[in-house]
Amino acid sequence: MKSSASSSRVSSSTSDRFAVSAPGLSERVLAGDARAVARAISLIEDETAEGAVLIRHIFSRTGRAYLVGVTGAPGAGKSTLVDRLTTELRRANRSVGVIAIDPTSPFTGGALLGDRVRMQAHAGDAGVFIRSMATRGHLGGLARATSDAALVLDAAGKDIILIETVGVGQDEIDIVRTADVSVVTVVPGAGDEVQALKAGIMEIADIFVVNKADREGADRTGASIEAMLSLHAYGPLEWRPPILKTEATTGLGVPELIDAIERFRAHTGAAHGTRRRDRAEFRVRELLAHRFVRHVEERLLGAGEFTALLDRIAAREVDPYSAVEDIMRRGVSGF
Ligand SMILES: Nc1nc2c(ncn2[C@@H]2O[C@H](COP(=O)(O)OP(=O)(O)OP(=O)(O)O)[C@@H](O)[C@H]2O)c(=O)[nH]1
Ligand SMILES: [Mg+2]
Repeated sequence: MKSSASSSRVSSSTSDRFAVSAPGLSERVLAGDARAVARAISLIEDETAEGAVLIRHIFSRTGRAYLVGVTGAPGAGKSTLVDRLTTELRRANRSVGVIAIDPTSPFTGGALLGDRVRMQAHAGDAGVFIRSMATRGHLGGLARATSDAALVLDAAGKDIILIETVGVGQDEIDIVRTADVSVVTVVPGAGDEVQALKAGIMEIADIFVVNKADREGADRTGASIEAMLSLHAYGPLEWRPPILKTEATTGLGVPELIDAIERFRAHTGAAHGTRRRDRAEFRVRELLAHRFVRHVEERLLGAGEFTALLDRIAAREVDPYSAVEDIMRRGVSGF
């Protein structure tokens, strides 16, 4: 797919508007202007052409920030922990960006409310930028939107970017996987949960945190994670995920968590390039697939053809393989 094909989709009015606003916007993002950052993330979240162009403008100026993914079950205390980490990092004079992936609650308005509550603690601190992103409305593009939002914060000069996700879906796993370090949060008494986590999240954990350590059973939960880790033979130079205990509500154990993150960062120094390359691969593959499908839907197929095709597959008139093969033949030369 030629880039001209995708840019020609942008209506002239959009590109005109962009010609005026976006170069200014990227400059303002690079200057660390909070309102420009907020605007830029909205453009990305809405999957606008301006958002994509903005990323093009700022990309060469990114790569300096360190991305920390914090995941775990609903209610594990991730937001409280992220808030404490923010406070602690600010104390050490590090600027912080927070991206919280909130499942949108139909009752509270989800992301927005979460933002407001979170903002209060750091209100007026220019060294902190907090943004929630709703999971609603992103058809598998949440990881993409999150990575791009992180790029904006990176370009805006934030040293550390904390990304909170509820560790339930593939999207969230993808997000954590693209962070520089993944912190997995569990709570005491979560024996079954530890078992369940094993399947996906456990494998991507670089650091384990048993939060709510003030509760009964924290040691037992730590021991069950330890038992699970002991099934794996770690090489002498291989990172073995440490298991830390925290009490996010009081901040107990949070400095130790920051130490562990720093140790991981130092440990992966050489491997950091590999990790970023993996992230680049994930992003390029994901973006290519997304763009290609959009290209097929918007340009290759006639109006209503995609839906009609789905109906035919459902009615067993055609099989999915033949349908895709047919589209590929029409859309990719040499296929
Ligand atoms: N006792 C105790 N409660 C805690 C601790 N950390 C967080 N909590 C409480 O647990 C509840 C959930 O905390 P959140 O920080 O919102 O948890 P979360 O993981 O972000 O929740 P979701 O984003 O909804 O998945 C709140 O009432 C917190 O005050 C802790 O260390 N000890
Ligand atoms: Mg939360």
